[in-house]
Parts: sequence; structure tokens; C-alpha cells
Amino acid sequence: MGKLVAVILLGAGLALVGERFLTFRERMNAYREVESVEPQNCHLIEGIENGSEDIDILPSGLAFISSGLKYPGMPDFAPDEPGRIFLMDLNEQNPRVQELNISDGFDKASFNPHGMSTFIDKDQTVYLYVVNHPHMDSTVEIFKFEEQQRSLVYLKTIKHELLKSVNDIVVLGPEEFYATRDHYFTNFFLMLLELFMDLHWTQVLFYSPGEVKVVAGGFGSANGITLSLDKKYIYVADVSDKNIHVMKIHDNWDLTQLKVIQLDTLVDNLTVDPDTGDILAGCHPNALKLLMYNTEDPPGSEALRIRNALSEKPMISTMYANSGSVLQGSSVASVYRGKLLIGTVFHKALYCEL
Ligand SMILES: [Ca+2]
Ligand SMILES: [Ca+2]
Repeated sequence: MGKLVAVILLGAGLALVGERFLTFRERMNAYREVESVEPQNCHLIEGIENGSEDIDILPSGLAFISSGLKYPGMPDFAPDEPGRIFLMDLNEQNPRVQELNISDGFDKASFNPHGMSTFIDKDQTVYLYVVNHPHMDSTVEIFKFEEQQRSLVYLKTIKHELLKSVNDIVVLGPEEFYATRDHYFTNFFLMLLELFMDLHWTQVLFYSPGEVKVVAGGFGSANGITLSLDKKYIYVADVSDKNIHVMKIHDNWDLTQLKVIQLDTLVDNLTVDPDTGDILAGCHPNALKLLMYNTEDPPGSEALRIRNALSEKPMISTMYANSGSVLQGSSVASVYRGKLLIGTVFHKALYCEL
């Protein structure tokens, strides 16, 4: 009898693992290949070789690009080089990137920049908030941008027990922001288990000096986050569920979900087209190729535009798609006056004229 129970339990256990394995492959879009969609005038940006995970463009056309992310399980072509922030002026005829100098007082050797968000104060001072993972920890760094000197002046590091496994942020006011947490666990093995078991324990947090709280939960892996043009809604990408959550902001900063836009691609960072309010999404068409990196069959890239996100039927179109022959592991797409920038987790960056 005891043996029979053991055999039944073992069988049930194996069936569960098998089922989880198959649904995991499906969730990662393991079977999907991308068909090329390439605008005419695109070229790789010279000087960016080790990622451009997030891109934030100021209303003046200056683009910040975070580069050199080291993230557990992701490829990294320059493991010994610290991360950097690049600047690109999209008003120029042939824009080039320039590395921003970072002021003293900041540990540049362990700089591991991830998601970013800019904030312009009432006096027009520009601040850049950067999610950082020094020694695989999570912090938010606040810099003041000095346009003339092309430099970042380090102001402050924010750490909090709820700000763990932070992926992206969107700044709402001085030292006030929403942040996404892409995993519940911080241990690499438990992170993989969490993804594999599809636990849905990740969250969106609100941070201010006076109050830090969870404002939304239940995401498979909350990733990119951005604000609508009218500042009434928050868009949150759930990368493992392949969708975008549209959430209403309340006066006390709590969020309620209005709708979910389901896609067939793993959505990473989100930006908003400043002219139309459309959501632009940097996506991973097949995330298994990203996790099991193989130069012979690399992960592709995909950038989507979502029009009328609040309507009954949002319109989804592909701005760019590539099998990985040109651009691998796209994580963000951002536009400024007919120019499109596409960044990647660990690879290069693309500039297109639309
Ligand atoms: Ca961002
Ligand atoms: Ca991200």
C-alpha cells in the first residue's frame, strides 16, 4: 500500500513538473519566430555595444540611454565593465552618442543601470532617476543633469525594504515615483523557480519620503512602467503574461486596474509617443532564446505601437521586428519627431528615421 501511494505521488509530481514545463515554454513563446518589419532608414548606433536597456527622451529631444546591465540569466558581453549612461541629441542631423560624465561621490565601479525616468522640476532643472543594481542589490539613484557640461551630478541613493528586484520606475514629483518589482525573490534559484511556477507575486510600489506602499499586485513579472500624457493613467508591462495593464491613478496614489491589453510577445519597457499618446513597447518575441542564448539562433527584437489604449479596441501595429540578425533582445522603443530609438537588454541600439 505504502509503495502504491509513493508511486502515485511520484507520478503526480512528475505530471505537475511536466505540465509546468510545457506551460513555461508556451509563456516564453518558445515556438515563435519573427517576421521582419524594418523601416527604410535604420542603422545601429555607433558606440553602443553592451546594451541600452532603457531610453528616456526629454521634451527637448535629448535622449538618455542606460547601458551595461548585468542581470541574472541574461547574456553580458562585457562582464568587467561598469554600466554607463549615454546621451544623444535627436535634434542633430546625424545624432551620435556621448557618454555622460558622473560626478564624484558615486560608486561608478559597481554602477549597474536598469530602468530610468526623467523629471523636470518647476525651475526647469532636469533630474534623471536610475534603477541601479550594485552587487545585485536594488537602489534608485537620483542625478541632476547638467546640459552644458554633459554630466550627471550625483545627489542621492534611495533604498527601501520594499524596493527589491526593481526593474523600472516612473517619477511623478520630487522623490515620488512608482516602481515595478520583477521578481518576489532575490535569490537566483528562487527567482527561476518563481518564473517556472508562475507565482504572480510581483508588484507595483509607490515611493515618497513620507510613505512607501504596494499599490498593485498579482503580476507574473511587472516590468516597464510609464505615465499617460494626461498623467491620469499608468501603463504597466507584465513581461511573463505578455500584456499591458492600464491603471487609473487615485488622489492617494493607489491604482485600480481599468483593463489589460493582451499581446503575443513578452513586453519589456514602455514609453509614450509625446505627439499622440500612443504606448510604445519594446518586446521579446521569443524569451526562451533570450534565456538560452545561442549566437547561431539569437533572440529577436520587436517594437509595437498601441493606439487608443483606453478605447474598446486598441490598435496594435509593429514598428520594427527582426529575427536577431541585426538587433537582439529589444527592451525599449522611444520616439521624438519622426525618429525612433530601439534599445536592447545586452546588445546594440538602433536609430531609425520614420
Ligand atoms: Ca523607464
Ligand atoms: Ca525592463
